[in-house]
Amino acid sequence: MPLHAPQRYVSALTRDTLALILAGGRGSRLGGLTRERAKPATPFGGNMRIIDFPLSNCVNSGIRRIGVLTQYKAHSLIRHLSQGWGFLRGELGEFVELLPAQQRTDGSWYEGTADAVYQNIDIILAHDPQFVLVLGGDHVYKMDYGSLLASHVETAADITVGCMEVPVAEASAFGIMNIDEDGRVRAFQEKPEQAATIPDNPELALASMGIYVFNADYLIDVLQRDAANSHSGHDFGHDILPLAVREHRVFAQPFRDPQTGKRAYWRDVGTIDSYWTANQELIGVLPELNLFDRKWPIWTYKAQGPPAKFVLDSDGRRGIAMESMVAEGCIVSGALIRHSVLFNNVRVEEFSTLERAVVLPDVVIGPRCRISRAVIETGCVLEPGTVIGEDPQADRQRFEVSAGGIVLVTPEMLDQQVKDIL
Ligand code: ADQ
Ligand code: ADP
Repeated sequence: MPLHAPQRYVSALTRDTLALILAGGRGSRLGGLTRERAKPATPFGGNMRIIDFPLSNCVNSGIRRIGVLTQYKAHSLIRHLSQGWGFLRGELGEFVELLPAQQRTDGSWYEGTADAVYQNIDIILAHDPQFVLVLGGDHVYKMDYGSLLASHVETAADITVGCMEVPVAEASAFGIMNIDEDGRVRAFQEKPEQAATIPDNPELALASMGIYVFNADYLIDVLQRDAANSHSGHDFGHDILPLAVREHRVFAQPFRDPQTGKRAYWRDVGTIDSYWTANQELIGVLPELNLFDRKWPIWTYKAQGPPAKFVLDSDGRRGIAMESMVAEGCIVSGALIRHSVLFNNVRVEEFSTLERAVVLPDVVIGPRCRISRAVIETGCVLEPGTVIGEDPQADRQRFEVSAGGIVLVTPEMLDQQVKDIL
Protein backbone atom coordinates (compact mmCIF):
# COMPACT_ATOMS: atom_id res chain seq x y z
CA MET A 1 0.00 0.00 0.00
CA PRO A 2 1.48 3.39 -0.90
CA LEU A 3 2.36 5.59 2.00
CA HIS A 4 0.77 9.01 2.14
CA ALA A 5 3.46 11.61 2.41
CA PRO A 6 1.39 14.20 4.31
CA GLN A 7 0.95 11.70 7.11
CA ARG A 8 4.64 10.90 7.38
CA TYR A 9 7.39 13.40 7.75
CA VAL A 10 10.49 13.18 5.61
CA SER A 11 12.57 12.49 8.72
CA ALA A 12 10.71 9.19 9.14
CA LEU A 13 11.72 8.29 5.58
CA THR A 14 15.38 9.24 5.91
CA ARG A 15 15.59 7.38 9.20
CA ASP A 16 14.27 4.26 7.54
CA THR A 17 16.84 4.45 4.73
CA LEU A 18 20.14 2.64 4.28
CA ALA A 19 22.54 4.45 1.95
CA LEU A 20 25.04 2.44 -0.07
CA ILE A 21 27.80 4.47 -1.67
CA LEU A 22 29.52 2.81 -4.61
CA ALA A 23 33.15 3.75 -4.17
CA GLY A 24 34.94 1.04 -6.05
CA GLY A 25 35.38 2.64 -9.45
CA ARG A 26 38.81 3.25 -10.77
CA GLY A 27 38.35 6.69 -12.32
CA SER A 28 41.10 5.98 -14.82
CA ARG A 29 40.61 9.26 -16.70
CA LEU A 30 42.21 11.04 -13.75
CA GLY A 31 45.50 9.46 -14.78
CA GLY A 32 48.21 9.74 -12.16
CA LEU A 33 45.79 11.03 -9.51
CA THR A 34 44.11 7.64 -9.21
CA ARG A 35 47.15 5.43 -9.65
CA GLU A 36 47.36 4.97 -5.89
CA ARG A 37 43.83 5.71 -4.77
CA ALA A 38 40.20 5.19 -5.76
CA LYS A 39 38.59 8.26 -7.33
CA PRO A 40 36.28 8.90 -4.33
CA ALA A 41 39.39 9.30 -2.14
CA THR A 42 40.86 12.01 -4.37
CA PRO A 43 41.44 15.25 -2.44
CA PHE A 44 39.16 18.11 -3.46
CA GLY A 45 38.57 21.73 -2.48
CA GLY A 46 41.60 22.36 -0.27
CA ASN A 47 40.84 20.01 2.59
CA MET A 48 38.22 17.48 1.57
CA ARG A 49 37.93 14.37 -0.52
CA ILE A 50 35.33 13.66 -3.18
CA ILE A 51 33.54 11.02 -1.08
CA ASP A 52 32.90 13.62 1.64
CA PHE A 53 30.20 15.10 -0.61
CA PRO A 54 27.84 12.09 -0.83
CA LEU A 55 28.66 11.21 2.79
CA SER A 56 27.89 14.73 4.03
CA ASN A 57 24.75 14.84 1.89
CA CYS A 58 23.57 11.67 3.66
CA VAL A 59 24.32 12.97 7.14
CA ASN A 60 22.85 16.41 6.42
CA SER A 61 19.73 14.75 4.97
CA GLY A 62 19.27 12.69 8.12
CA ILE A 63 20.42 9.39 6.60
CA ARG A 64 22.83 8.03 9.14
CA ARG A 65 23.11 4.40 8.22
CA ILE A 66 25.68 4.33 5.45
CA GLY A 67 27.65 1.53 3.79
CA VAL A 68 30.60 2.34 1.53
CA LEU A 69 31.32 -0.34 -1.08
CA THR A 70 35.01 -0.40 -1.93
CA GLN A 71 37.11 -2.35 -4.35
CA TYR A 72 39.87 -0.69 -6.38
CA LYS A 73 42.86 0.71 -4.39
CA ALA A 74 40.81 1.27 -1.29
CA HIS A 75 43.62 1.91 1.19
CA SER A 76 43.56 5.71 1.10
CA LEU A 77 39.73 5.68 1.18
CA ILE A 78 39.58 3.31 4.12
CA ARG A 79 42.07 5.39 6.06
CA HIS A 80 40.10 8.55 5.37
CA LEU A 81 36.82 7.00 6.48
CA SER A 82 38.27 5.48 9.60
CA GLN A 83 40.02 8.73 10.56
CA GLY A 84 37.22 11.08 9.70
CA TRP A 85 33.89 9.35 9.67
CA GLY A 86 33.77 7.73 13.07
CA PHE A 87 31.66 10.48 14.64
CA LEU A 88 28.26 8.89 14.01
CA ARG A 89 26.72 7.39 17.13
CA GLY A 90 26.57 3.62 17.06
CA GLU A 91 24.33 3.58 20.11
CA LEU A 92 21.77 5.62 18.17
CA GLY A 93 21.87 3.16 15.29
CA GLU A 94 24.10 5.44 13.18
CA PHE A 95 27.14 4.20 11.28
CA VAL A 96 29.43 4.45 8.27
CA GLU A 97 30.40 0.91 7.47
CA LEU A 98 33.06 -0.20 5.03
CA LEU A 99 31.97 -2.99 2.73
CA PRO A 100 35.01 -4.23 0.85
CA ALA A 101 34.54 -6.65 -2.03
CA GLN A 102 35.08 -9.87 -0.17
CA GLN A 103 33.70 -12.62 -2.32
CA ARG A 104 30.81 -12.99 0.08
CA THR A 105 28.33 -14.66 -2.23
CA ASP A 106 30.02 -16.75 -4.87
CA GLY A 107 33.74 -16.30 -4.79
CA SER A 108 33.97 -13.46 -7.32
CA TRP A 109 35.07 -9.86 -6.95
CA TYR A 110 32.39 -7.30 -7.68
CA GLU A 111 31.40 -7.38 -11.32
CA GLY A 112 29.03 -4.52 -12.11
CA THR A 113 27.52 -2.03 -9.68
CA ALA A 114 24.41 -4.18 -9.11
CA ASP A 115 26.63 -7.12 -8.25
CA ALA A 116 28.45 -4.96 -5.69
CA VAL A 117 25.12 -4.35 -3.94
CA TYR A 118 23.97 -7.95 -4.42
CA GLN A 119 27.05 -9.21 -2.60
CA ASN A 120 25.89 -7.18 0.39
CA ILE A 121 22.31 -8.42 0.48
CA ASP A 122 22.85 -10.03 3.87
CA ILE A 123 23.84 -6.63 5.25
CA ILE A 124 20.73 -4.98 3.81
CA LEU A 125 18.59 -7.70 5.35
CA ALA A 126 20.33 -7.34 8.70
CA HIS A 127 19.60 -3.60 8.84
CA ASP A 128 16.07 -4.09 7.54
CA PRO A 129 15.52 -0.60 6.06
CA GLN A 130 12.39 0.33 4.14
CA PHE A 131 14.39 2.17 1.48
CA VAL A 132 17.86 1.73 0.04
CA LEU A 133 19.55 4.76 -1.48
CA VAL A 134 22.28 3.77 -3.94
CA LEU A 135 24.79 6.53 -4.70
CA GLY A 136 27.98 6.92 -6.69
CA GLY A 137 30.99 8.03 -4.67
CA ASP A 138 32.61 10.21 -7.27
CA HIS A 139 30.54 13.33 -7.78
CA VAL A 140 30.77 16.73 -6.18
CA TYR A 141 27.39 18.26 -5.26
CA LYS A 142 25.16 19.20 -2.36
CA MET A 143 21.79 17.47 -2.41
CA ASP A 144 19.04 16.85 0.11
CA TYR A 145 18.13 13.22 -0.42
CA GLY A 146 15.05 13.80 1.77
CA SER A 147 13.18 15.38 -1.15
CA LEU A 148 14.12 12.44 -3.34
CA LEU A 149 12.65 10.03 -0.78
CA ALA A 150 9.52 12.15 -0.36
CA SER A 151 8.87 12.11 -4.10
CA HIS A 152 9.59 8.38 -4.18
CA VAL A 153 6.83 7.80 -1.61
CA GLU A 154 4.43 10.28 -3.23
CA THR A 155 4.62 8.58 -6.60
CA ALA A 156 4.51 5.09 -5.04
CA ALA A 157 7.58 4.24 -7.13
CA ASP A 158 9.66 1.07 -7.03
CA ILE A 159 12.72 3.05 -8.08
CA THR A 160 13.30 6.80 -8.17
CA VAL A 161 16.26 8.03 -10.20
CA GLY A 162 17.91 11.39 -9.52
CA CYS A 163 18.34 13.11 -12.87
CA MET A 164 19.69 16.18 -14.56
CA GLU A 165 19.49 17.75 -17.99
CA VAL A 166 22.79 17.59 -19.88
CA PRO A 167 23.86 18.89 -23.30
CA VAL A 168 23.06 16.24 -25.88
CA ALA A 169 26.70 16.22 -26.99
CA GLU A 170 27.67 14.82 -23.59
CA ALA A 171 24.79 12.35 -23.35
CA SER A 172 26.81 9.30 -24.35
CA ALA A 173 28.56 9.41 -20.96
CA PHE A 174 25.29 8.89 -19.04
CA GLY A 175 22.22 6.77 -18.66
CA ILE A 176 19.60 8.65 -20.70
CA MET A 177 15.88 8.57 -19.94
CA ASN A 178 12.57 9.44 -21.48
CA ILE A 179 9.81 10.37 -19.08
CA ASP A 180 6.07 10.96 -19.45
CA GLU A 181 4.15 13.95 -18.07
CA ASP A 182 3.95 12.36 -14.61
CA GLY A 183 7.72 11.94 -14.44
CA ARG A 184 7.51 8.20 -14.94
CA VAL A 185 10.47 6.81 -16.84
CA ARG A 186 9.34 5.13 -20.06
CA ALA A 187 12.73 4.30 -21.58
CA PHE A 188 16.26 4.06 -20.21
CA GLN A 189 19.39 3.59 -22.27
CA GLU A 190 22.84 3.37 -20.73
CA LYS A 191 25.40 5.54 -22.54
CA PRO A 192 23.62 5.65 -25.92
CA GLU A 193 25.54 6.81 -29.00
CA GLN A 194 22.49 8.73 -30.15
CA ALA A 195 20.54 10.06 -27.23
CA ALA A 196 16.88 11.00 -27.24
CA THR A 197 16.38 14.64 -26.26
CA ILE A 198 13.81 16.19 -23.97
CA PRO A 199 10.58 17.21 -25.75
CA ASP A 200 10.88 21.00 -25.55
CA ASN A 201 14.62 21.35 -26.21
CA PRO A 202 16.56 19.41 -28.85
CA GLU A 203 19.85 20.51 -27.23
CA LEU A 204 19.27 18.66 -23.95
CA ALA A 205 18.90 15.08 -22.81
CA LEU A 206 17.70 13.82 -19.42
CA ALA A 207 20.59 12.03 -17.71
CA SER A 208 20.60 9.72 -14.72
CA MET A 209 22.89 10.92 -11.94
CA GLY A 210 23.48 7.31 -10.91
CA ILE A 211 21.41 8.03 -7.75
CA TYR A 212 18.65 5.51 -7.05
CA VAL A 213 16.06 5.14 -4.31
CA PHE A 214 14.73 1.58 -4.11
CA ASN A 215 12.07 0.03 -1.94
CA ALA A 216 14.25 -2.44 -0.08
CA ASP A 217 12.03 -5.48 -0.73
CA TYR A 218 11.89 -4.67 -4.39
CA LEU A 219 15.67 -4.17 -4.59
CA ILE A 220 16.37 -7.55 -3.03
CA ASP A 221 13.97 -9.27 -5.39
CA VAL A 222 15.43 -7.55 -8.47
CA LEU A 223 19.02 -8.27 -7.45
CA GLN A 224 18.30 -11.93 -6.86
CA ARG A 225 16.67 -12.27 -10.25
CA ASP A 226 19.54 -10.40 -11.92
CA ALA A 227 22.14 -12.58 -10.20
CA ALA A 228 20.46 -15.67 -11.60
CA ASN A 229 20.55 -14.22 -15.13
CA SER A 230 23.74 -15.36 -16.81
CA HIS A 231 23.25 -12.87 -19.68
CA SER A 232 23.34 -9.89 -17.33
CA GLY A 233 26.42 -7.75 -16.76
CA HIS A 234 25.02 -7.04 -13.26
CA ASP A 235 25.13 -3.30 -13.66
CA PHE A 236 22.41 -0.84 -12.61
CA GLY A 237 22.68 1.30 -15.73
CA HIS A 238 23.16 -1.46 -18.28
CA ASP A 239 20.97 -4.20 -16.90
CA ILE A 240 18.66 -3.32 -14.02
CA LEU A 241 17.11 -0.02 -15.13
CA PRO A 242 16.35 -0.79 -18.79
CA LEU A 243 14.39 -3.85 -17.63
CA ALA A 244 12.77 -2.19 -14.64
CA VAL A 245 11.27 0.67 -16.68
CA ARG A 246 9.33 -1.90 -18.72
CA GLU A 247 7.96 -3.86 -15.83
CA HIS A 248 7.87 -1.61 -12.78
CA ARG A 249 7.23 1.91 -11.54
CA VAL A 250 10.40 3.90 -12.16
CA PHE A 251 10.23 7.67 -11.65
CA ALA A 252 12.69 10.46 -12.38
CA GLN A 253 13.29 13.29 -9.95
CA PRO A 254 15.13 16.31 -11.39
CA PHE A 255 17.86 17.78 -9.22
CA ARG A 256 17.16 21.46 -8.75
CA ASP A 257 18.66 24.10 -6.52
CA PRO A 258 16.14 24.48 -3.69
CA GLN A 259 16.70 28.24 -3.55
CA THR A 260 16.57 29.14 -7.24
CA GLY A 261 14.63 26.18 -8.66
CA LYS A 262 17.26 26.03 -11.40
CA ARG A 263 19.58 23.21 -12.40
CA ALA A 264 21.82 22.58 -9.41
CA TYR A 265 25.62 22.17 -9.23
CA TRP A 266 26.72 18.60 -9.92
CA ARG A 267 30.15 17.76 -11.27
CA ASP A 268 31.88 14.61 -12.29
CA VAL A 269 35.46 15.67 -11.68
CA GLY A 270 36.55 12.68 -13.70
CA THR A 271 39.31 14.17 -15.86
CA ILE A 272 42.32 16.30 -15.02
CA ASP A 273 40.72 19.23 -16.84
CA SER A 274 37.40 19.01 -14.99
CA TYR A 275 39.21 18.38 -11.70
CA TRP A 276 41.41 21.44 -12.13
CA THR A 277 38.49 23.59 -13.29
CA ALA A 278 36.20 22.58 -10.41
CA ASN A 279 38.94 23.39 -7.88
CA GLN A 280 39.71 26.70 -9.58
CA GLU A 281 36.04 27.68 -9.63
CA LEU A 282 35.90 27.44 -5.84
CA ILE A 283 38.18 30.45 -5.55
CA GLY A 284 35.65 32.79 -7.19
CA VAL A 285 33.78 35.35 -5.09
CA LEU A 286 30.41 33.60 -5.49
CA PRO A 287 31.20 30.09 -6.67
CA GLU A 288 28.35 27.84 -7.72
CA LEU A 289 29.50 25.35 -5.10
CA ASN A 290 29.51 27.25 -1.83
CA LEU A 291 31.71 25.51 0.74
CA PHE A 292 31.03 28.26 3.27
CA ASP A 293 27.39 27.22 3.60
CA ARG A 294 26.77 26.60 7.30
CA LYS A 295 23.44 24.98 6.61
CA TRP A 296 25.01 22.26 4.50
CA PRO A 297 28.50 21.63 5.87
CA ILE A 298 30.82 19.22 4.09
CA TRP A 299 32.28 17.05 6.82
CA THR A 300 35.76 15.68 6.38
CA TYR A 301 38.85 14.44 8.14
CA LYS A 302 41.87 16.63 7.94
CA ALA A 303 45.21 16.20 9.53
CA GLN A 304 45.71 18.58 12.45
CA GLY A 305 48.03 21.43 11.63
CA PRO A 306 48.80 25.01 12.51
CA PRO A 307 47.22 27.86 10.53
CA ALA A 308 48.77 28.69 7.18
CA LYS A 309 51.72 31.02 7.53
CA PHE A 310 52.94 33.73 5.14
CA VAL A 311 56.43 34.81 6.03
CA LEU A 312 59.33 36.97 4.89
CA ASP A 313 62.27 35.04 3.56
CA SER A 314 65.76 35.78 4.86
CA ASP A 315 66.06 38.81 2.53
CA GLY A 316 62.77 40.25 3.72
CA ARG A 317 60.79 39.22 0.63
CA ARG A 318 57.10 38.80 1.44
CA GLY A 319 55.17 35.58 1.10
CA ILE A 320 51.80 36.44 -0.47
CA ALA A 321 48.68 34.62 -1.64
CA MET A 322 46.02 36.42 -3.67
CA GLU A 323 42.66 35.07 -4.86
CA SER A 324 43.58 31.71 -3.42
CA MET A 325 42.54 29.06 -0.91
CA VAL A 326 45.30 27.98 1.43
CA ALA A 327 44.77 25.13 3.88
CA GLU A 328 46.26 24.42 7.29
CA GLY A 329 49.93 23.73 7.72
CA CYS A 330 51.06 25.63 4.62
CA ILE A 331 54.07 27.92 4.67
CA VAL A 332 54.53 30.50 1.95
CA SER A 333 57.94 32.06 2.36
CA GLY A 334 58.95 34.91 0.07
CA ALA A 335 56.81 33.43 -2.74
CA LEU A 336 53.78 34.68 -4.68
CA ILE A 337 50.64 32.54 -4.99
CA ARG A 338 47.87 33.63 -7.35
CA HIS A 339 44.53 32.03 -8.10
CA SER A 340 45.58 28.72 -6.63
CA VAL A 341 44.34 26.09 -4.20
CA LEU A 342 46.91 24.84 -1.70
CA PHE A 343 45.86 21.77 0.29
CA ASN A 344 47.36 21.14 3.71
CA ASN A 345 51.12 21.06 4.37
CA VAL A 346 52.34 22.71 1.22
CA ARG A 347 55.59 24.65 1.40
CA VAL A 348 56.47 27.26 -1.17
CA GLU A 349 59.89 28.80 -0.95
CA GLU A 350 61.45 32.11 -1.93
CA PHE A 351 61.29 33.61 -5.43
CA SER A 352 58.72 31.04 -6.53
CA THR A 353 55.45 31.93 -8.23
CA LEU A 354 52.31 29.84 -8.53
CA GLU A 355 49.53 30.85 -10.90
CA ARG A 356 46.31 28.83 -11.25
CA ALA A 357 47.81 25.82 -9.57
CA VAL A 358 46.06 23.12 -7.58
CA VAL A 359 48.54 21.69 -5.09
CA LEU A 360 47.57 18.56 -3.15
CA PRO A 361 48.71 17.88 0.45
CA ASP A 362 52.32 17.39 1.50
CA VAL A 363 54.18 19.09 -1.32
CA VAL A 364 57.38 21.09 -1.29
CA ILE A 365 57.97 23.70 -3.97
CA GLY A 366 61.57 24.78 -3.81
CA PRO A 367 63.00 28.26 -4.48
CA ARG A 368 62.73 29.98 -7.87
CA CYS A 369 60.04 27.72 -9.33
CA ARG A 370 57.47 29.05 -11.80
CA ILE A 371 54.30 26.95 -11.89
CA SER A 372 51.13 27.71 -13.79
CA ARG A 373 47.98 25.80 -14.80
CA ALA A 374 49.09 22.64 -13.04
CA VAL A 375 47.90 19.97 -10.63
CA ILE A 376 50.67 18.84 -8.27
CA GLU A 377 50.04 15.48 -6.60
CA THR A 378 50.65 14.61 -2.93
CA GLY A 379 54.28 13.94 -2.06
CA CYS A 380 55.93 15.96 -4.84
CA VAL A 381 59.14 17.83 -4.18
CA LEU A 382 59.85 20.36 -6.92
CA GLU A 383 63.50 21.15 -7.14
CA PRO A 384 64.74 24.74 -7.17
CA GLY A 385 64.09 26.44 -10.49
CA THR A 386 61.46 24.01 -11.80
CA VAL A 387 59.33 25.61 -14.52
CA ILE A 388 55.92 24.12 -15.32
CA GLY A 389 53.16 25.35 -17.60
CA GLU A 390 55.17 27.59 -19.93
CA ASP A 391 56.43 25.23 -22.61
CA PRO A 392 54.00 22.41 -23.44
CA GLN A 393 56.63 20.43 -25.31
CA ALA A 394 59.05 20.45 -22.41
CA ASP A 395 56.21 19.64 -19.99
CA ARG A 396 55.14 16.67 -22.09
CA GLN A 397 58.60 15.15 -21.82
CA ARG A 398 58.51 14.95 -18.05
CA PHE A 399 54.88 15.24 -17.03
CA GLU A 400 51.35 14.43 -18.13
CA VAL A 401 49.60 17.22 -20.08
CA SER A 402 45.81 17.08 -20.39
CA ALA A 403 43.73 17.86 -23.48
CA GLY A 404 43.02 21.28 -21.98
CA GLY A 405 46.71 21.95 -21.36
CA ILE A 406 46.79 21.33 -17.61
CA VAL A 407 50.04 19.76 -16.42
CA LEU A 408 49.80 16.90 -13.93
CA VAL A 409 52.89 16.28 -11.81
CA THR A 410 53.18 13.17 -9.63
CA PRO A 411 56.06 12.06 -7.40
CA GLU A 412 57.08 9.24 -9.75
CA MET A 413 57.88 11.85 -12.42
CA LEU A 414 60.36 13.60 -10.12
CA ASP A 415 63.78 12.80 -8.68
CA GLN A 416 62.72 13.66 -5.14
CA GLN A 417 59.61 12.84 -3.17
CA VAL A 418 58.29 13.57 0.29
CA LYS A 419 59.42 10.66 2.40
CA ASP A 420 57.53 11.40 5.61
CA ILE A 421 54.36 13.22 6.38
CA LEU A 422 55.49 16.79 6.87
P1 ADQ B 1 29.22 5.49 -14.56
O1 ADQ B 1 29.63 6.43 -13.49
O2 ADQ B 1 30.00 5.50 -15.83
O3 ADQ B 1 27.66 5.66 -14.91
P2 ADQ B 1 30.13 3.16 -13.19
O4 ADQ B 1 31.48 3.21 -13.76
O5 ADQ B 1 29.44 1.85 -13.10
O6 ADQ B 1 29.13 4.03 -13.99
O7 ADQ B 1 30.21 3.82 -11.74
C1 ADQ B 1 29.14 4.11 -10.89
C2 ADQ B 1 29.67 4.27 -9.47
O8 ADQ B 1 29.97 3.01 -8.95
C3 ADQ B 1 30.95 5.07 -9.34
O9 ADQ B 1 30.86 5.84 -8.16
C4 ADQ B 1 32.05 4.04 -9.21
O10 ADQ B 1 33.10 4.51 -8.41
C5 ADQ B 1 31.32 2.91 -8.55
N1 ADQ B 1 31.69 1.56 -8.95
C6 ADQ B 1 31.89 1.09 -10.19
N2 ADQ B 1 32.12 -0.24 -10.16
C7 ADQ B 1 32.06 -0.59 -8.85
C8 ADQ B 1 32.21 -1.82 -8.16
N3 ADQ B 1 32.43 -2.93 -8.82
N4 ADQ B 1 32.11 -1.82 -6.82
C9 ADQ B 1 31.83 -0.69 -6.14
N5 ADQ B 1 31.68 0.48 -6.74
C10 ADQ B 1 31.78 0.54 -8.07
C11 ADQ B 1 26.69 5.72 -13.86
C12 ADQ B 1 25.35 5.21 -14.37
C13 ADQ B 1 24.81 6.14 -15.45
C14 ADQ B 1 24.74 7.55 -14.90
C15 ADQ B 1 26.12 7.96 -14.41
C16 ADQ B 1 26.11 9.32 -13.76
O11 ADQ B 1 25.48 3.88 -14.84
O12 ADQ B 1 23.53 5.72 -15.88
O13 ADQ B 1 24.30 8.44 -15.90
O14 ADQ B 1 26.58 7.04 -13.42
O15 ADQ B 1 27.41 9.72 -13.55
P1 ADP C 1 46.40 10.16 -0.05
O1 ADP C 1 46.27 9.61 1.31
O2 ADP C 1 46.52 11.65 -0.08
O3 ADP C 1 45.37 9.67 -0.98
P2 ADP C 1 48.87 8.75 -0.38
O4 ADP C 1 48.34 7.45 0.16
O5 ADP C 1 49.67 8.76 -1.63
O6 ADP C 1 47.71 9.71 -0.73
O7 ADP C 1 49.69 9.52 0.73
C1 ADP C 1 49.53 9.29 2.09
C2 ADP C 1 50.51 10.10 2.90
O8 ADP C 1 51.82 9.64 2.64
C3 ADP C 1 50.46 11.55 2.53
O9 ADP C 1 49.76 12.26 3.48
C4 ADP C 1 51.93 11.96 2.42
O10 ADP C 1 52.32 12.71 3.54
C5 ADP C 1 52.72 10.70 2.43
N1 ADP C 1 53.35 10.49 1.14
C6 ADP C 1 52.91 10.83 -0.07
N2 ADP C 1 53.75 10.46 -1.03
C7 ADP C 1 54.77 9.86 -0.42
C8 ADP C 1 55.96 9.25 -0.86
N3 ADP C 1 56.30 9.20 -2.14
N4 ADP C 1 56.76 8.69 0.06
C9 ADP C 1 56.43 8.73 1.33
N5 ADP C 1 55.33 9.29 1.82
C10 ADP C 1 54.51 9.86 0.98
